[in-house]
Amino acid sequence: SKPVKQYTLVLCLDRSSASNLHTQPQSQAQAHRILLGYKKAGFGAHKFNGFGGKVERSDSSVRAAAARELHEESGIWVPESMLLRAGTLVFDFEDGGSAPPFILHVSVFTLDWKPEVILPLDENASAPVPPPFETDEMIPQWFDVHAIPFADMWPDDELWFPAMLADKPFVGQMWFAADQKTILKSIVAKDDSG
Ligand code: 6U4
Ligand code: NA
Ligand code: NA
Repeated sequence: SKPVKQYTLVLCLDRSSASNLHTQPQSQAQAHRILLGYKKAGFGAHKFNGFGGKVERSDSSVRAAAARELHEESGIWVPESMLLRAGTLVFDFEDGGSAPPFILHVSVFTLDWKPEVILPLDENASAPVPPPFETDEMIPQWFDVHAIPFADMWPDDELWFPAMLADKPFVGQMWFAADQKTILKSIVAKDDSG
């Protein structure tokens, strides 16, 4: 059977808005903006996605790996405890072409965006603009949650973004054709582990 590689993916959600603040506590408010990054090169190049990557041997945990990748790709540096577990996705590609010859196990996290949660790393302090900013890998861009550019994203995102945006824990598995575009089969379910 194919090996499995662990990956992370972080979506930053902005729940602050004048209307939200007056009606409900911010922690329960629906996000109105989401931060995505335009991937400049490598796997998933020229698509918008959250920030993330492979879990490395040197990462103390999957959450620490997620915080590291978020920082490397967007400049955003936050305490890892601020990354909230949102869901788990498993991607399996048909053999052939340049599709990965392993199964991707992706731990998805959300981060409630507040400029003040960014840690004042020296690296950030000397940055010409506050994070998020363009890095070697990604060009960050905010989107209204009603204008998410699904046509320029991985095709599975449409299937699980609704659960993620509604703060409903989810698990999903997608089987891709070797073209890395066609979803042959998919399952998305509510995560009932409590
Ligand atoms: P290197 O090559 O070491 O720089 P690394 O940054 O570690 O790579 P990368 O960028 O290849 O890893 O990680 C892929 C990213 O894309 C992870 O955040 C997971 C995410 N991803 C992969 N398949 C996806 C899919 N079908 N839908 C999705 N995100 C996916 O939404
Ligand atoms: Na990456
Ligand atoms: Na990496």
